[in-house]
Amino acid sequence: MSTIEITAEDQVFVLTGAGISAESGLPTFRAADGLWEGHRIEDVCTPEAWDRNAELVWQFYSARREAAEKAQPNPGHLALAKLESELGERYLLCTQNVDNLHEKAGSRRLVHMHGELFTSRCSEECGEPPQTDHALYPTLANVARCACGALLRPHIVWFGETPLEMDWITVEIRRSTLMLVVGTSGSVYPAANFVHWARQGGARTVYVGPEAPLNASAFTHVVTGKAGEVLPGLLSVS
Ligand code: BJW
Repeated sequence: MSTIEITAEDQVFVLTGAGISAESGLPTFRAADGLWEGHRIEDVCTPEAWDRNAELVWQFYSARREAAEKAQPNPGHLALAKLESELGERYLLCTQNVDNLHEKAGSRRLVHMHGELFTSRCSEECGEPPQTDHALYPTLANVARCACGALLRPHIVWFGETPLEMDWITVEIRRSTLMLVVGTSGSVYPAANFVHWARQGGARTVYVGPEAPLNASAFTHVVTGKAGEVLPGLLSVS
């Protein structure tokens, strides 16, 4: 495997997906047929699912909180945190993941475009800010309430909702000269389009994962392998 040179002129945008946390023991979405205890991911990750069965949705996110709380960052997360420490403001990490393993690894220039597992917010969008929440909610009776009295919901971007910080993300992609994408199937938009936006601006685009993503043809380099094995030796900053 050859290394990718990062020069003093490069502006680096990194996009990660569920694959980067796989070696930390957190399952990806489209593994195991995209099912969670027999439910399709689409049936627990939509506003309609919340309206239909908020208890089931909280059980899903409580199980995810429990698993993420125990998980530790792997060499892939650590390699990206090291890259940030070398590049500073010439680096931004955008993750589709809602776990906090990038933070545990030391990443700080980080945006969670699909929200965060350990944050909850008002289900009625009353204007109260999102709040840190590590609680597990096995039944609806346990679920904390917003100051306005409404149920709290996970601070997660579900299908049909608008991803977070899109203006910032768009600006950073436009000025990037190198996009590194790790462990995402390229099946969920708008994230699956980021590589096209970067290519339109002339950036080099590198994918790392054990199999080619759906949008593989837009990458200038596809490096086949697990993030934790490939990333520590992939990039060299000159
Ligand atoms: C490894 C590995 C190892 C394994 N190392 N790699 C029709 C056409 C086009 C678009 C649409 C459409 N119909 C609807 C849409 C839009 C919709 C969409 O994309 N739907 C698709 C199903 C088609 N998108 C939305 O609704 C989004 N909102 C939106 O578009 O708003 C409009 C708007 C856009 C822009 C500006 C303003 C407005 C919202 C999407 C929300 C996604 N939410 C979820 C769940 C919530 C978060 C959570 O609970 O965690 O986010 S879905 C789920 O998929 C989750 C993930 O973040 C996301 C992506 O999954 P990811 O990360 O790619 O995981 P996998 O499992 O698919 O892939 C894992 C990869 O890892 C694999 O490739 C493995 O090979 C690899 N891997 N081991 C490295 N060791």
